[in-house]
Amino acid sequence: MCGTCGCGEDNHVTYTKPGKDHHHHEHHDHEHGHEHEHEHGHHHHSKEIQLEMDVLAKNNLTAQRNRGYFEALNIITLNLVSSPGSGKTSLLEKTIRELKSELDLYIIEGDQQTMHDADRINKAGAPVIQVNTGNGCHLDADMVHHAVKELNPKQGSVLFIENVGNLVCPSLFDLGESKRVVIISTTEGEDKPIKYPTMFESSQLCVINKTDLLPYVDFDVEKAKEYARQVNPTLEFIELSVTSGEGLPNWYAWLKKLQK
Ligand SMILES: Nc1nc2c(ncn2[C@@H]2O[C@H](COP(=O)(O)OP(=O)(O)OP(=O)(O)O)[C@@H](O)[C@H]2O)c(=O)[nH]1
Ligand SMILES: [Mg+2]
Repeated sequence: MCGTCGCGEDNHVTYTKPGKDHHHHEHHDHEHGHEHEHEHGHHHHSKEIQLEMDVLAKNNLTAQRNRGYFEALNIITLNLVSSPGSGKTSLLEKTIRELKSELDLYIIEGDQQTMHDADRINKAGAPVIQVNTGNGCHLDADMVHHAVKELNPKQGSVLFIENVGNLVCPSLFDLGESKRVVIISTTEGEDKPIKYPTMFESSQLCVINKTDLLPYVDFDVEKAKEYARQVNPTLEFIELSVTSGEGLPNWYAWLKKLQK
């Protein structure tokens, strides 16, 4: 068991580019190599906490290596986190179509299974690598390290990392990103920031997506922001709808500002 979140052991992570039938397989047991500690039902609470600290400390070291690499190449890296279906891939598809002539965009897609999101990104026209985490419920810094080696993003580019849809575990794992962007959509309920505070606490920008649905759903935007500010007073907000295009210019402006 993963010491932080209870995700699977003996995990098998794959890295695949669209159109490749050959899967580059990678045994990903470096942070799950501690499962024997839990054998025979010896669950000592303090031991679990120690393991959790080891896993996160190791991740933080790799994240800092990633960060140094990105900084040296002047690559802006954004870690997109949210619950499943908030519109991460939709926002990326739209962003690629509208900004690819101005910015060099690269994408790492994280999902437990399937090439669906990478195929969508590939069609939109950006280099992408799909990381399938198997049982894993989050990306970690080592997966990003491997994916970046394959993707080889150019100096001065923008790298988006779409994390596995999950409001809990990804919040604990620094990937070496420049900024973390949490996306919440108007169908999810405005109390998500106080139910899952770590995700909102550790992010710098909160995108509120699917504003086109506001007439049909019981979602109070101001209340959502108020809850989010309770856990993170400096969080920025951008309200938008990928479907209608409303608010997208604010998102593009925010992105371009990061490049300066
Ligand atoms: N009405 C409306 N629907 C949207 C909007 N943005 C995305 N969707 C829809 O929401 C659904 C999920 O969108 P995705 O982009 O796949 O969401 P995701 O966050 O990438 O999902 P996972 O990768 O599974 O976590 C799709 O049916 C989209 O068409 C929006 O602004 N308004
Ligand atoms: Mg997606």
